[in-house]
Amino acid sequence: MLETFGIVDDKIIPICVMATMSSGKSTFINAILGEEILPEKNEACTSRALAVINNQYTQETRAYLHKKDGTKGVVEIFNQGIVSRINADENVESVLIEKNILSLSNLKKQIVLIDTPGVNNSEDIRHAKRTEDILKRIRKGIIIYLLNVTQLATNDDEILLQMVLDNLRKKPDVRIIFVLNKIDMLDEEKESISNVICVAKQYIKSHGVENIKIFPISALSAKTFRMKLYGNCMTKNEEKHLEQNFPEYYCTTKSMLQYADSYNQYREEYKIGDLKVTEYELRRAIENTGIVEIEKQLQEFILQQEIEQINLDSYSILEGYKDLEGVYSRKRKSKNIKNYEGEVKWICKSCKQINGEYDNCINCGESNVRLSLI
Ligand SMILES: Nc1nc2c(ncn2[C@@H]2O[C@H](COP(=O)(O)OP(=O)(O)O)[C@@H](O)[C@H]2O)c(=O)[nH]1
Ligand SMILES: [Mg+2]
Repeated sequence: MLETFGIVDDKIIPICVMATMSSGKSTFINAILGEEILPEKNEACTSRALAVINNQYTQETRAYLHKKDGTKGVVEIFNQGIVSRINADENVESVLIEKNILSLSNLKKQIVLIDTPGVNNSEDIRHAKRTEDILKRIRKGIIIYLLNVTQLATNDDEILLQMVLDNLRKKPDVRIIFVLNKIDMLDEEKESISNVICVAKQYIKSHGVENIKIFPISALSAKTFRMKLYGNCMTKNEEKHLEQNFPEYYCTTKSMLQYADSYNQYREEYKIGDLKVTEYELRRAIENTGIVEIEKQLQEFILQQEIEQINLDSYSILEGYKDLEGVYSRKRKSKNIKNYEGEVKWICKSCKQINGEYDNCINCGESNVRLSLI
């Protein structure tokens, strides 16, 4: 899929996150990004794989798009709904998101995180087909296989795990990392974390894999803690999760790390519910969610991958893409709807942003009115 954007496959390390539907793939990638970029939903959305490429020289997050009619463009991702809108747009053929991924910086190798569509065979066969296509094509890189602790070893998971392992059998250059997600949902009075890790290892072992390492994580906690650290807006539910879960991950044992520069980059104090915490304490809580260990394993595997170092700047993806004027662009602030594609029905009373659906304005949050009323 990256060739569409002028990116040569063998100069980039794909990191594919795979799991059955709703196991937390998108949340997990958002936890690495420290921002809610990829849409998180409880239901299957589309069969499109979304890719996020690292560019450490940019401050903005952008989506490069190719449309089915052959046109291409770029939009700035300035709020959480934009990728959902792009994803739901039937006219969009492929999407590549570009972001400075702070938690995986200084890698000296180019990576792309790929959020694969979840497999839920009874629901929609396209999802499984897309995932299998990716598996067939992958020759190097890393697969992060997420297991959902609340739905271990379901039928759908058996099918997906078998599909992944079958496809990787003759591909020694593709590494796999097993992650046990939603650990915060475990009722530890009924089942301990170590016990559930044992069960998960046994399950994977029964599919013929030896020497399994499993990384337990709460992707949702990691994501919300990082969003707090980076000062990103959260929904009420995310705030609630943060407040409820933070105390469990928060520890103030004596540590020299509290004096380390890397733990005190912003030198700010954070308010979480009634707690006031230092940057050091917030960073320690992020580590306790398990995300940092997975990133360390990722970095080790990335270093082992034999590819030359390249900069995104050398790619044509940064050229030839015009700001896209459409229903999901904030740059569009006129009443001229001539250039719009898709269904345009609503306009913001306040800033005149044209919006594609009936909800609040994607630019300023004010309410919309029907276009015909103006
Ligand atoms: N409690 C909890 N919920 C999670 C976690 N990870 C994801 N979720 C929730 O699970 C649902 C599905 O997540 P999503 O990332 O969309 O899953 P995907 O279909 O695999 O991409 C969302 O409501 C998430 O908030 C986690 O670690 N803990
Ligand atoms: Mg998803």
